Amino acid sequence: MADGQSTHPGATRARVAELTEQLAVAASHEARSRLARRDAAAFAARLERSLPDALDPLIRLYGAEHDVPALARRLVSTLLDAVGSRSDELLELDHRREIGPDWFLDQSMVGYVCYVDRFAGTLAGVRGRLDYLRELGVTYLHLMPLLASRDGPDDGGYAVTDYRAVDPRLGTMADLEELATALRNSRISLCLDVVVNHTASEHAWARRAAEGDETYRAYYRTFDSRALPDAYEASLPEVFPDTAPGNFTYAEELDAWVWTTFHDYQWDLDYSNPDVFAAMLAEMLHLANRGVEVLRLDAVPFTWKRLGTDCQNQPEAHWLLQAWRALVRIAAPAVIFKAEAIVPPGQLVQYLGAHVRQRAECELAYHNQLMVMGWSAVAARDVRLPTRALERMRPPPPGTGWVTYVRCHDDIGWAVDDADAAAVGLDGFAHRGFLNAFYAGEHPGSFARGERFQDDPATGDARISGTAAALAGITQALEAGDDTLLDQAIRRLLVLYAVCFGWGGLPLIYMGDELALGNEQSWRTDPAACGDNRWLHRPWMDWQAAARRHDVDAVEGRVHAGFRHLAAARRRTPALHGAARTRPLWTDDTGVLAWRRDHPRVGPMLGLANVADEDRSVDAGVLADVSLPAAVDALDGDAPVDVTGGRIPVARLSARWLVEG
Ligand code: OTU
Repeated sequence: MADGQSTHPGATRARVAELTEQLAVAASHEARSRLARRDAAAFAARLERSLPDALDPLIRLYGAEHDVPALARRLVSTLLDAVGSRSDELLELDHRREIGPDWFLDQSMVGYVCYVDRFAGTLAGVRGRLDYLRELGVTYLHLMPLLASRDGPDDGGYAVTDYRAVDPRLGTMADLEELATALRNSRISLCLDVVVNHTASEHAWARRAAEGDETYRAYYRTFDSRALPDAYEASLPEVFPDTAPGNFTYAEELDAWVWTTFHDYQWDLDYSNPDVFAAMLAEMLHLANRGVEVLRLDAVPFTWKRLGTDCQNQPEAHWLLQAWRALVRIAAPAVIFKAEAIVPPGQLVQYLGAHVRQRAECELAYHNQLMVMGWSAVAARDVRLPTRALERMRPPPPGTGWVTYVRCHDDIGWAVDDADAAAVGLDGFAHRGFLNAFYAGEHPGSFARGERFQDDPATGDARISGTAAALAGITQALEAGDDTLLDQAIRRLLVLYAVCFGWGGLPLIYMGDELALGNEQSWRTDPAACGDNRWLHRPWMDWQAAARRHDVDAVEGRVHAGFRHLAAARRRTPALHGAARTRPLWTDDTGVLAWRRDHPRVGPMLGLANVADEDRSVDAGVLADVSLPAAVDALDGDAPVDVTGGRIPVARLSARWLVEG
């Protein structure tokens, strides 16, 4: 394995420059013979601009053992093929995005996340629901895994058998392209998963490996004996200790142990083999050319393994992303990357390229810490831990941003840093235990109806499953038939989403949250799902409930109105453009989360969110600190702020977005 540290940086720079020059001349000839004049010129310009950003990490990754110039020639030819078959509409989109590269940071952006079958049956069905999405203000649609996946358990589609085919139950590749076009015409950007860490054991690469093809056997990490697996296991955690213990599986067809971080049918790819890097690049470009604008790169922390470590967040995992980023930019510059890296807060911003020296990596990353801290705040009715944890996080580098979210298809793992907890007088382990008990509904006074996921009594670790409505108390209030509790619970769900929409970054609505859908139970008898209670929070869309979304007396109507209000207020609030920097603030009320946003052009914003069940207020001195002498509330129709007795009131379980009047 190449050890990047031993490569002399000056030598690398010289090699990068020399190689770029060689390749650029050849590629620009080739481009001119294959592409329209302007497209060829653009390709050549991008190649010159971005190829060095790919070669640098590729030399570090592969330079010690492989022929990097030969690899680079192959990669450039893949890029030429891709740009040569890119449609005129997508070439136009490339142009538009190069003019406005920060499009995904705009305050008008609102994301929606759903399963195709659960939302609308098929891809054609989704096309029939665009009005529903437009009404919510959606500009970004993440369709959960929809590519061909294995029969039987498939980890919700994350066990892909063919990256170039759609799951036949949902439609065809042609349907996907048609949907992408329809979305683009509605100014909605399509986001799809690229599962880069592993394939299904039924993928053609894996089948050929099983048939004895050495080229494909080298795509995976296989071991003839337990010696190395045992050595790795000594420092490896388990992602699914209940349902998929261990990180290696004996595969009879290989007569070997194969690395399986997740389930036994998900074989980890071996990225120390440059063929695998090149193959996955081709799959990414294929999807890009179908009209996908955002690639959600699944499980990226796991792509590189190093003995004696937890095999996550290795420097090489970042170099892989940097190289893919630079190459995809050459052939499909409209496409951006979203990192799915659910990692400790100190490791996250690196996936946006924040290293000792900044590197283009992913444009977006899930703000897992904000999500966890939101749920911590409403359970504890206390914002000290969130304030502490969030103020310690480094900001995203310019041109990148967070996706913010309240719920997703996965469980909630309590990423509470022990040092952050200690700093506010909490014990990290005990607080994580409190959150598990609270959201599993075991804690006295809990309003939540979640369940423990991967409960591990040996370590005391667990995570939580359940829909946002179930976790926020709406299910409990409906069961109890208690209007006061219901009012509180609806406010609680909306205050979490007001933080998500108002923090900065691209907010995601997880399908069903806008209608307060409760936990799903049908999975318990489904052989492909049972044992995995994450299906609890992957409900089927309830279109009858959706039909009540304008009924101001119905729960659905109250919640849906809240979401429409947040999206509309966000669109009107330039201070929420993602280029502004977010910093949490300490206030004199432990129930009110406060954050300031400083935008270089449009001025500041002060966010306030009261997570307590009663009205609270904060010292109005904060307005002067943030330079908002004449603040108005963007969440309250731009009404001037009602300072009374030197305090800014914040009603129970509600939020305010204060901006310049
Ligand atoms: C992802 O999650 C997906 O979101 C899951 O639905 C999949 O099961 C999994 O990958 C395998 O494809 O560990 O508990 O840091 O946290 O990749 C979920 C990233 C997971 C991991 C994440 C993974």
